Amino acid sequence: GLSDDEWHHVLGIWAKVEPDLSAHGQEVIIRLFQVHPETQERFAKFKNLKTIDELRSSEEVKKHGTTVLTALGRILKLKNNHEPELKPLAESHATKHKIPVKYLEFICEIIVKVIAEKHPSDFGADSQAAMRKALELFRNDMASKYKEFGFQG
Ligand code: HE6
Repeated sequence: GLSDDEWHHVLGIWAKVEPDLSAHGQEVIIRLFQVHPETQERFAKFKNLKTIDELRSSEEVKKHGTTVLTALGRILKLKNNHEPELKPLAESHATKHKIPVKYLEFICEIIVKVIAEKHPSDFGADSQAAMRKALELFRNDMASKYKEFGFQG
């Protein structure tokens, strides 16, 4: 797990993200689709959005970005005790959506980049390192839950 100090960094920057969660979420989803187009293929509802303009003007993309970051925020706030919140997410992503752990790595990397771009003066080296560590914990625990649900990830 992370130390108290590391969680303090993680939740401190998250408090700066939250007032504009949907803009952050929208950017994360669009960036994910642009950098890793194979991830967009997983979404029946987004497969038809071909251009960056279509992605940017989609209310559904924005809504999904908010859904994803809301779920992630809940998990982060539980710190090292995220199991109850993580479990249903791991179950749906393992058994229903079948999202490889590699894709979780992609999105985590993009989340750090988007926060860094939007909050250059509030997301210093220590905060970035702490956030990376929290996202790694998230991914590792998702990966072990995936296995419990019979998905090798
Ligand atoms: Fe996904 N997702 N997701 N997901 N998701 C989610 C929270 C998905 C995610 C990574 C989701 C994904 C494909 C996520 C998804 C639906 C991710 C919630 C709360 C919901 C929902 O309730 O609808 C992370 C890190 C978090 C916190 C891919 C690809 C990645 C990388 C769907 C295809 C699909 C869906 O509904 O079809």
